[in-house]
Amino acid sequence: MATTKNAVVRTLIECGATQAFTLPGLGITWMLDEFHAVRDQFRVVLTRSEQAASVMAQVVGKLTGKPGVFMGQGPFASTTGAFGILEAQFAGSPMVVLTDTSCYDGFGMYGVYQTMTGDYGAADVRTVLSTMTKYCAYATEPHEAVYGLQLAFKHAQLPRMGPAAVVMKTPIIRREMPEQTAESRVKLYPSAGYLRHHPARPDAAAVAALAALIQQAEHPVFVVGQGVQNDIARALLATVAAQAGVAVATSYNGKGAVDETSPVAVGMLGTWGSKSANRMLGRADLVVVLGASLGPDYLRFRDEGLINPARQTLAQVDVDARHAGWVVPVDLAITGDAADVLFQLQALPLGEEKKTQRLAAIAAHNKQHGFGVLPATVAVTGTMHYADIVQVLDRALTPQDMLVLDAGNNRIWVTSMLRLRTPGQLVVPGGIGGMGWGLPAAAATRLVHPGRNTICLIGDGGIAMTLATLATCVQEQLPITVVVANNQGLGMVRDNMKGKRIAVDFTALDFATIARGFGCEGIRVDSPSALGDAINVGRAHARQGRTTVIDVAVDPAASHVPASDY
Ligand SMILES: Cc1ncc(C[n+]2csc(CCOP(=O)(O)OP(=O)(O)O)c2C)c(N)n1
Ligand SMILES: [Mg+2]
Repeated sequence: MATTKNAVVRTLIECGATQAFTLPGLGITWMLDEFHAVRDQFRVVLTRSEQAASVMAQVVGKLTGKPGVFMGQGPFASTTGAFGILEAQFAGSPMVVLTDTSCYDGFGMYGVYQTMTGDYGAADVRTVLSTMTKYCAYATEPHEAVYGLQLAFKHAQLPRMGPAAVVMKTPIIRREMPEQTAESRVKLYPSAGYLRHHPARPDAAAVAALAALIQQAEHPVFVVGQGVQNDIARALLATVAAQAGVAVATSYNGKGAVDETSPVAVGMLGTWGSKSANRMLGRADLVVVLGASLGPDYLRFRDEGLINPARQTLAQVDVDARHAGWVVPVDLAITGDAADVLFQLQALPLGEEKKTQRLAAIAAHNKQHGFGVLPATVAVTGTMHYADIVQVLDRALTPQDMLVLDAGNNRIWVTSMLRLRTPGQLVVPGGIGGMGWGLPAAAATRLVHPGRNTICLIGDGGIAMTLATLATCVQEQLPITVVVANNQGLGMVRDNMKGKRIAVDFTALDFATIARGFGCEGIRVDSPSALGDAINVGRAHARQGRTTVIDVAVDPAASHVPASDY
């Protein structure tokens, strides 16, 4: 007779999962023999912490559009592992979390250590996870674990995507599943029927109205966000924008959805974005928002110089009807996938006769505001400036590379100053933006794209947080190249302090030597040409299955990119 754990593993496979990321404990440990039995068709990736496991699952979801699976023991999955779950929640990445109440064999009420049942003397894993997931099932019977998992996959994938969890009361995991008979009051069905989905298509009349607005506009601007970050939508965006000469500005999550050197690109919006993007949005007579929230974080906290419903016509396309007209009131709201709307738009007149003059205006504007022009910087001898790293990446990146960022000044320099040529190449933490995300995110990126080269840029603060991921890269054969911007401190925080510096400076760490201890290659560089060479060496190592850490001496005095006005 089947047990719950056997049925749960079968259901994971039925729901389309081919891998899960974990650091096991109690209830998950009890399940491992079932994973062993299916090891030929299901990969269990062993990480060094629940934090790394949750980030890897989130990034698999982010890059594939299918839920990444994270498994861990209750008290740790919901705390250490909350990092990747929160990122999934904010960034809209499909993810399924499988965990337990850690109450041993029914001792939840006795105040046993680790217990997460919500009983007296215990914490409550279901309550914790409910605050950061779209859906959280609590299975106290074997069949509920199966059905809860089916629903978790369903919720994780439906718009807007995000994390869903299944908490199993630990004793049920090893219990036998009651036989399904004609008399059974609870029936389990195959998973497929719960997961079928044909998305509602955007209303054709509304899209025609949008096309008419674009046709009439002199200076239309597309504001592009996370909703356009998939291969189909990115390709359609390039076609439609080029067809009618519509400027493309992006949010942080939308960065790199379009070739940023193409004639329609004006850059990323916001305080840490490009003046060209901010100014172009400010002068737009029509703003078409595609899969972007219009969050205050990239509109300079509702700076009316950028967007102003009183003087601009606003149209917003979003998969979730609640999100169009959420932050800023709009004239036209279309519920639907950005890709579907773009697909319909390309067959409609969008003012093609104005294309030449629109493109000329964008070119003049980008020139005027120095789009892609790095400010002059200096670094003390034996160190580099962040601007040097941007310049090296600009020359080194090929269409075969994926670029994964972390947090801090190093990221801000790249997102605001590096013009990406290959759409979809950039992978960023756009949810909570936590330090340390980059390293496990890069390992997961390599797993999703084994044929591409993965480069991770991360600060010395960020890498120290999830350093053990290097061991996972070696063990799980996920070779990446890590560029550490080592300025011996929390550069971004340091910048915000004036004279009285406290709690921002780190003692020096040599990440090249540390990397060798993990079985990786380690290189120290202090000049742009050496960094360029090291990235090429890293690429060659990766082809041979080896991970490389390049420790870059960054001038501790180098500060963040000058904030952009509008
Ligand atoms: C986990 C986490 N804690 C705190 C922060 C707030 N924070 C944002 S950037 C930053 C400094 C990052 O330092 P480092 O990784 O060395 O990058 P640098 O700014 O020096 O380039 C901090 C503390 C954060 N984003 N994530
Ligand atoms: Mg630093």
